[in-house]
Parts: sequence; C-alpha cells; structure tokens
Amino acid sequence: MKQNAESIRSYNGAAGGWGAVKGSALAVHGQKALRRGVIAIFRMNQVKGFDCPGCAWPDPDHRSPMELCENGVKAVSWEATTKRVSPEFLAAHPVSELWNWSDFDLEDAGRLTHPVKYDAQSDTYQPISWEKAFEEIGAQLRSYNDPDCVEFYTSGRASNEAAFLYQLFAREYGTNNFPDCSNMCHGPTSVGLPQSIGIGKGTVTLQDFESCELVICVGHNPATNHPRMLSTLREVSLRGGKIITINPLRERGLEKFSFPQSPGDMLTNGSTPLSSGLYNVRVGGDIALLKGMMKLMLEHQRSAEMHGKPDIIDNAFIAEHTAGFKELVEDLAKTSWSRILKESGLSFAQISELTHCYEQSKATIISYGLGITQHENGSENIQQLANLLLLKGNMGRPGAGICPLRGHSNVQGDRSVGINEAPGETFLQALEQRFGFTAPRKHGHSAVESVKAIRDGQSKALICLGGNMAVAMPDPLVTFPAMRKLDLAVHMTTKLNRSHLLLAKHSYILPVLGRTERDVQAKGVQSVTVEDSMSMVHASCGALKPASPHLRSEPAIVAGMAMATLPHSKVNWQEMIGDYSLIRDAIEQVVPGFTDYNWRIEQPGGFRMWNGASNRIWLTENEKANFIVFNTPDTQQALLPENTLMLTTMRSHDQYNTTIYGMNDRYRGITGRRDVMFINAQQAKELGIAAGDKVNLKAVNHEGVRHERVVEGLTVVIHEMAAGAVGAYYPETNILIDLDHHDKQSATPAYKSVPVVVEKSL
Ligand SMILES: Nc1nc2c(c(=O)[nH]1)N[C@H]1C(S)=C(S)[C@@H](COP(=O)(O)OP(=O)(O)OC[C@H]3O[C@@H](n4cnc5c(=O)[nH]c(N)nc54)[C@H](O)[C@@H]3O)O[C@H]1N2
Ligand SMILES: Nc1nc2c(c(=O)[nH]1)N[C@H]1C(S)=C(S)[C@@H](COP(=O)(O)OP(=O)(O)OC[C@H]3O[C@@H](n4cnc5c(=O)[nH]c(N)nc54)[C@H](O)[C@@H]3O)O[C@H]1N2
Ligand SMILES: [Mo]
Repeated sequence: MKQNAESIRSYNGAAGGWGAVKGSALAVHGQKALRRGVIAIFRMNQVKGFDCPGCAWPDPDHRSPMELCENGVKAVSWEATTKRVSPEFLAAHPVSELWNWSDFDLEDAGRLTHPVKYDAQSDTYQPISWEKAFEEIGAQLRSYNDPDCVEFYTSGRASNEAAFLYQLFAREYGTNNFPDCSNMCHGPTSVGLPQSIGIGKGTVTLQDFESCELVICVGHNPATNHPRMLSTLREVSLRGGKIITINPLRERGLEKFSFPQSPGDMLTNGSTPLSSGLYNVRVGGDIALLKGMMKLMLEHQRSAEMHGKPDIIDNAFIAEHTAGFKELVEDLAKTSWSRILKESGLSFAQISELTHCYEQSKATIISYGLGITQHENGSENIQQLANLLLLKGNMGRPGAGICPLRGHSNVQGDRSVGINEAPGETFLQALEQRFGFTAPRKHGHSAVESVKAIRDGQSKALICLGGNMAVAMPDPLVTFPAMRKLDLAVHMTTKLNRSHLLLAKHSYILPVLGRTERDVQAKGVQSVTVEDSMSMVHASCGALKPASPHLRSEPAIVAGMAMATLPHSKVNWQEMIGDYSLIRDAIEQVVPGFTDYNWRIEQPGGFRMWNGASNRIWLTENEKANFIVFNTPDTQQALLPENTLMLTTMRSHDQYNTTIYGMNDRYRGITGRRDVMFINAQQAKELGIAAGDKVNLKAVNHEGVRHERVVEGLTVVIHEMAAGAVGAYYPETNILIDLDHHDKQSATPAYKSVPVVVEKSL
C-alpha cells in the first residue's frame, strides 16, 4: 500500500528470521555492550543461566543452544550496556534539564552507579552513602502515624526473593498498599478468572501445545511481546495444528515465522505459515463475538440432538464439573444476532466459520493478552473465554485450556509470594505464624487507588521496586502533579526514567543489580527464582560483573530499608540476605505450593506450582467451574459524541513498556518514528484523511471533547484493522486516558478502548 513516506511501508515478510538477527545485532552494538552482551546472551535461559528479563513465556525442557529471541537480546543488552550514569553525569545535568530529555535518552544514558539523593539547591541528584540513605528513609517512614499513607509499588521484574522480603517489610510496617504493575495488565486475570475456574492463572503447560489441535490467539501480539511463543506456534503449525487470531489489527508477525534457530529456514529464506485465520473483531467487540460463537454452538447442539448426531458440546463435563449452564443458555437465547454482528463487527459467515473450527477441534487452547484485559469489561471478557472453553470441556485435560500471556518476566511470581493489595486470611495467618508480628487486615490500594490517594494527599510516600509507575499509569495530567506532592519518593532501579524526575520533598534513587549480574552475599554467589506464565518456577543466576561496585541487590536494599525503619523487627533480615535459600525456606513456610523449594529449583527446568483447574479441581466457592453470564450494557458509546472512535494503545516492536529501545516497529512497517496513528482505509476516507496527513487525537467523554487532553501532529498510517478504531503508541498517548476509565472489577486501566476524536491538524 502506498503510504507517502519513506518511514512507513507495509511489511510482508515473515517474523523472526534475518530481520530478527539484524535487530539483535543492532541492539547489542548500540549499547556498546558487545562483549558483556554476548556472554550474557549465551547464558540466558540456559539450565544454569539467568532468566531472560524480557517476557514471561516459559522455557522448553529441551533447550536449543540459544533459547533466545530478538527482543530478549534487546532487553539484555539494554541492561548490560557499558554506558554509565555516574555522580559526575548527574552533577552536570540538573533535573530540570533532564526533564526535557526524551524517555529514550534518559534510559540510554546508561546504568546508575551510586545511591543518590535530590538536592534542591543545585537541582541535581547527589551521591549519598547507603547507610545514610537507609537511615533517612527509615526516619521518614517512622515519622508517619498511619502506615497506610505509604505506597509500595512493584514492577514485575523483581524476583520471588526480593518481592517476598518487600511485602514482609510493608506488612510488618503495617500496610497492604501494594500497587503493582499487574494492576495495569492482568488484573482481570487475577480477579475475573478465579470466579470461573478457581484460579487466576493459566491452566496449560508447554506440553499442552504439543497435543492441541487448535490455538486461538485473542488480543495479543506474540511476534513482539512473547517472541519465543512463535517457536511453539511454529511446531503446532508444522504438525498440522490450526492457529486462529482474533484481533482488530492485522499483526503481520503472527502470520508467518522464520525460525532464527533453524538452519533450514535461515538458509532458504523459508518460513512457516502460522495463523491461518484472522478475525478483525471490533475493539471491545470480543464479548459479542464469543456470545455469537456460543449461541451457534447451542443451536448446532440442538440440531445434533434432533438428528441423532454426535454432541457438539461436552454434556458429561458440563453435568459433572460446572454450574450456571442453564443461565448461560437463557442469556444466549436473549442475545440478538443483530447486536452480536453490530458489536463484534464481524459477519455471520465469519462467526460461523470460526465456530465450526472450534467445534471440530478435540483440544483447544485459548491464549489471550491485553487486547482482552485492558477494557472496562476486562474481567467479563475473560469469563466469556472461559465459558467457551468449558462448553467443550477444554479445561484440565491434555492439549486444552486457557493461557493468559503475562507481561513482565516475574509478574506472576510476585503475586504468588504476596504482592497483593487484598491478601487472603490464610496467607496473613501463615505470615504471622512464621514471623510473629500482626499483619494488617485492611485492604490496600491497587495502582489506580494509590494514585488517587496520592492526589488527594492521603498517601505521602511512594517506594518503588523497579518500574516507571508515573509514566505507565494513565492520565499524566493527574498522575504527574500527584507525584510532585509526595513527601518521600524512593526508587530502586537500574536506569534513569521520568518517574525519578517527578520530585518529592525527599527523593532517593537506589541503584540495583540487574538480572544478568552476579549477586554475591555473605554466604557466596546467590541465585533468585522466578515464575513464568505457565506456573513454572526456576532459578536465575546472574553471570556478569556488576555495572558498578556500589550496586546492591534488590533483597539487600529492601532489607536495608526494613532494618532502618523497624528497629524492633521480628525478622532476621541480616541472615536472610546473607543466604537467599533462607528466604525461600520462609516462602515455603508461608505460601502453599513451594514444598521442597530449594531442592526443586535445583532440578533441571525447576518445578510447576500446583494448579487446581489443570487437574479439574475447582477452588471456587461452589467447587464447580462456573459459566458466568454477562449482560452487556447497551453500549456506553451511545453517550459519546457521534464521531467517537476507540483508540487502542499499542507497543512497538522496539519498546519494552515505557523503555524505548529504538524507533522502529518492523512488523507494522514503521521506521525511525513513533508519531503515527493507525486507521483502516475506509474509516480514513470517511474522516476525509489520507495516508501521510497530520492529525490530532483528542479525548472525549459524555460531556464532549476534552480539548486539554490532546496528542498533536500524528501522521496517518493506513493499516488493516477493524472499523471504529484507531491505534497509537503508549506511553505517548496516556494523556488521553482518564484515571477513572478502567475495568470495573479489577481497576485495570482500559488502555485498549479509549474514546477519542480525530481532527485534521492545520
Ligand atoms: N518486546 C516486548 N515484550 C513485552 C512487552 C513490551 O513492551 N515489549 N511488554 C510486556 C508486558 S508488561 C506485557 S503485559 C505483555 C503484553 O503483551 P500483549 O498482550 O501482546 O500486549 P499489546 O502489545 O498491548 O497487544 C495487545 C494486542 O491486542 C490487540 N487488541 C487491542 N484491542 C483489542 C480488542 O478489543 N480485542 C482483541 N481481541 N484484541 C485487541 C492489539 O491489536 C494488539 O495486537 O508483553 C510483555 N512483553
Ligand atoms: N497506554 C498504555 N499504558 C500502559 C500499557 C498499555 O498497554 N497501554 N501497559 C501497561 C502494562 S501491561 C504495564 S506492565 C505497565 C508497565 O509499568 P512498569 O513495570 O512500571 O514499567 P516499565 O516500563 O516496565 O519499567 C521500566 C523501568 O524499570 C526499571 N528496571 C529495569 N530493570 C530493572 C530491574 O531489574 N530492577 C529494578 N528495580 N528496576 C528495573 C528501569 O528503571 C526502567 O526504566 O505499563 C502499563 N501502561
Ligand atoms: Mo504488563
């Protein structure tokens, strides 16, 4: 397609392949990390190596010599860079100057080398000793009467050991305020899925992909975000399994794949076709589509019964294992086809084809990502996916189940070991029994609630274990001023980012060892552990020399703060940070599922945490798997201005969340820029805009256009995507998202359906 710009071209190649090798080489080179990077990359995801800090896709049992992917290489070289942010660098660049740097430039400046504290007089971060920093932070935290005025944020790269100590510190201090990055992605998985199947985690393992007949990929983009999944999908495809995509956008990377580790593919420029069907559902139209599929299945079932043909649905499973089937049937009977077609944006023929495919498959896996979770009905979206699986008994048997694609490499593990704003009583009692302090019972703040509490002056201090919270959250018009009202901000981090420049009265940056680096404590070299998207727990041991001798490990920093804050602590912090196996012993004593923790992580590949639903044991209140009905409200869009479109915010291929590695988005054909807006050809024509035109995006709500919430000067890119929607990159567009626009049950921001209008720039 002609796009009127050199920087924008349609991409027709395969994912992976030589493009990925070139992308990896550029990433390593750009960070001047060639030697460090290469050593690190060879140790990544190997049995005795470290876990890739990229995504949470599991490692296969039989690892290829290099179990890695292009984006994993970028993540490692970004961390293994030889560039440094030293005290001299910080002295030379006042915060007011750094504020004007781009997000890319801030992180590209390199690794932080010393603990620093902000000095208002010089407007710079200045070095401070670790002991003094701990002492001051501890004194500040002790000065508050109400522990609930402190927020403990976690980003999902933290290891189980760091996260367990962190929650221990916060709970002994007296609060359950754990805003977490998972509140921004898979909150609906944690809240919605347990109501259906009794657990907020996926039920499948990599082995299930070896025997499934069909994989339905709904609302995720693995070529960019979980590239190692493409190797798994390639194997499914090679043995004749089917892969279907439900996505408003055509994501080229999911269509064919050149396996960078297959000499055959690479030498012949060959590729394996992956997804064989794409259904361009409307943004937010998944529930309508899923209801349409289930409605058809029930019609086919009735017809099969009448004609004495084999069953379409699994009646035996439904009778023995589920509740709510009758209500589901009633709801589907009431749901009209006109509404299903309008809301899904698909034709009856397309829905029939998809349903037929699902009916034919004897074992189906549904994998899903943020295209499902980041909506006002994110939790309900997931419950409808579960309904569809349950109808055919596709849960808890080989080759079948649900597969949420989690984000950060240990986001699931962090939740498992206690990063939870609403902890269960059993967990709290076990914690109390092991450590002998009284744990708080009041529910704490999730991410959105924490920003509101800070905005309202209720919360005064923010401690961040990694991440870039202020930039990742919606609504910088609210979030940024809120952060500047804080009394205390402490950031444990590897690199500089914008959140660190939103100054509190007292601001500290504490530099941490990365996943790739050797961690030596009193009892020698330490490993940490992580849990992937399929509940596999394994050890990760850094190999590189630390970026600076002044770095400390995350567990050691958390323990340092805890000891300085809680002089009468019941916890033996010093002992635990000398030997992380003692932290794992404590986790084993508090959290079910970690029996023989230290022994089992020594086994190749680690171990899988027990999962009830995978064994058809439903840990729901009624001990059944539940069909959950959702009466879709008459679309709220009716209240919005007539020309409203739904903006879905996206990641480019060269970004890891708020970390921008580069300016390309290869599979979507974008080179050297991020200031673009994707739209389909017909929609563009209706708006009177064409490829290459400049437009402004403005937020709208029921009161009309909100002129202060605007992103200006985006260039129009014509892309195959559903009608009624536009796409643009995150975080640049977060200004358009209201803090109150989130999934109702889990408060996960509805980043994927933001009401906007498009105006032509003058
Ligand atoms: N390289 C790289 N890897 C990453 C990350 C990264 O930024 N870069 N981030 C990590 C993190 S924290 C996470 S949570 C994961 C995210 O991984 P994904 O879940 O893949 O997240 P997104 O890239 O946001 O992609 C969401 C997809 O949903 C589609 N979509 C949008 N709206 C809808 C809808 O209404 N319905 C449907 N069916 N689809 C929709 C979009 O077109 C897009 O293809 O990746 C992790 N891995
Ligand atoms: N509009 C829109 N907004 C979104 C999303 C979206 O799809 N659309 N996605 C949301 C999602 S899924 C997520 S998970 C959030 C991401 O939210 P966060 O997890 O808060 O953000 P990241 O960008 O992953 O954090 C990057 C920073 O982590 C620090 N870091 C890197 N490695 C380490 C380490 O090993 N240890 C420590 N301590 N720090 C480290 C570096 O300083 C780096 O700048 O964004 C959310 N925001
Ligand atoms: Mo995420």
